[in-house]
Amino acid sequence: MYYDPKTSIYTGAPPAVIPDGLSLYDFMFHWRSTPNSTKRPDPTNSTWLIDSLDGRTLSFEGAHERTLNIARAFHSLGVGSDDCVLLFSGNEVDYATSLWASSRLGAVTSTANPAYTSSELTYQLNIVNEHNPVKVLVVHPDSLLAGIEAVDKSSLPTTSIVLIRAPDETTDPKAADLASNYRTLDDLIAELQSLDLPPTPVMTAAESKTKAAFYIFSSGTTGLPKATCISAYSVIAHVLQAASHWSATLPFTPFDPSTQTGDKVMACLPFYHIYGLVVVLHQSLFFATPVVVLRKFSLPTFLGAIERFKISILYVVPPMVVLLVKNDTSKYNLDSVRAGMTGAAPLTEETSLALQKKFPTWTFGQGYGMTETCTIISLFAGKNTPGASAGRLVPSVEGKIVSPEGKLLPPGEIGELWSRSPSNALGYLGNEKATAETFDLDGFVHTGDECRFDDAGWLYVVDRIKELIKVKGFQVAPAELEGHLLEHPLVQDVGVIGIVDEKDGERPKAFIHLVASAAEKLAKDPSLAEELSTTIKQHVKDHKVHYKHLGEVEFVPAIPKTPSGKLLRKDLRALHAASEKS
Ligand code: 4UV
Repeated sequence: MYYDPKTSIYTGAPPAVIPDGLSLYDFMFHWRSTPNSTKRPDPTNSTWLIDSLDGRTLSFEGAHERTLNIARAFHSLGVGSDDCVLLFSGNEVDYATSLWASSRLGAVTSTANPAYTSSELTYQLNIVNEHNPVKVLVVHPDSLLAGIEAVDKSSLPTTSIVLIRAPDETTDPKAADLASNYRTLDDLIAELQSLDLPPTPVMTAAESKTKAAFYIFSSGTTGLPKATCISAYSVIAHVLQAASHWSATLPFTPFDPSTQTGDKVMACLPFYHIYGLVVVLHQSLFFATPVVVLRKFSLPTFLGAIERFKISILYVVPPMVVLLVKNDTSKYNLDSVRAGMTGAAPLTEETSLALQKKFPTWTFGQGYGMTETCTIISLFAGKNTPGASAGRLVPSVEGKIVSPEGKLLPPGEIGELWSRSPSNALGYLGNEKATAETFDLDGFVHTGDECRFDDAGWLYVVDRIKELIKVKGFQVAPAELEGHLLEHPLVQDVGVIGIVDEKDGERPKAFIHLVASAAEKLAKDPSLAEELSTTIKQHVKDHKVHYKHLGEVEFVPAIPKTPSGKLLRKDLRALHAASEKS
């Protein structure tokens, strides 16, 4: 890692050698290390995926066979190389095999939070479908109703709904009833034993770098959620870059089933988010490290799974660290844990130190990344993070700190971080304007994060300049909530910001300029504020996933704007600070 004062660019070193011309399927099942690449342990006979609930286990070979069977199922439903498979499910073993099956057919995979309401999923389906027909929606039984409604609303005549697994005793009886009308992946596989798969599409070097393998939704620095196009090369680059960092700082030990020794990773972070998808799933499997798939996170299931499966590596987000620190964990044997990583939102130094004090034998690092950079920009895996630093640039990532006027800043100074990496995404699907704003012509992603490097190259994420709100590490786009709130008959104008929340990191707060009639009523009777606030909050609850729900509502006579009509979020932040004080 070095800083070049001539260009003001920092570079993570040594450079990672990244193979091209591979799909993700090729990389996972057929690629082995080349002389110059990060060394991949031989995956033969390794344990890959373990379901934390029923203990179902897939080896490398088992995962490959299952992937080909699911590819047959998708092929029978018409999935080809210009189509999309949309995964609308929480973590399941077949989440991984479904996305590799999609890759085997040359299709693109899009991922959606299974808690989305039907209107949130419809929004995503419509954007993707405009470019690549969504031929299959792989859905969890718990999300089936929203999935059916969204497919109906999006008028996608050729979309087949397939259940990722059959309902079980945890499934709501109504959803289970509905599910009886749909086939599961297992049903399809049983019907299709003899179906021939088309040959594996040949991926040229150029295609592996320019064709999207994933559409992951992110609002980026501004506006509504957008489909971030991520190529197979981006994912492979990320895995090799991060693997190179881990190998040098805190090497993984491949798990040996015969002696039951080696590392095991906990997948409690969702695979539909870039962190869970790329870091937890693909990077762990690169190291032949079994991934224990936790279907739903709660502290007892998380701790219980660590004990039962003797997990050694944890990937978490800051609110999970807070839970670990603040709750009694003594009922569980957590001795197997040796290391962990937090990221996706800031971790306070206080929480970091409390974690080290409570679990002194754990080495706990921090990573920083974003969907648009797929994924890690900086990482600190080798030692306990001091809390404040988000690590150093990983191999082959370049970074520079830029002032609002576009001036390059030297070490120590704070500005926006621009990051260039072989893993960077291609841009936003069908949105040239937003792509040009975030992905510049020199290949740098403008992160929207205010950062600084110290003299030794440690990166500090100081603040967020972009609009984005992070609740439990999940993205909430203020523009999305503002658009939704404006549809309410009580709302004349609105501005949304993130406010600090001890448990979830942040939560959204809406400033509402009421329509004249409601504002008059409120002026006459201030006790109406609570009722109005509940109505506004309910409007969000009825249509949006839980982490987008409003924490607070404040009524204001006007929303502060520039003369050109641009919302002044910093003024809203000042208003919030003033209300906190009063
Ligand atoms: O696009 P996104 O939702 O992406 C992420 C990815 C986080 C990762 C990925 C791999 C890791 O190994 C890891 O540790 C973390 O969250 O949101 C991107 C924005 O989230 C904030 C920052 O504003 C990004 O632009 N963010 C992500 N990581 C950190 C963070 C961090 N360590 N500290 C502060 N903010």
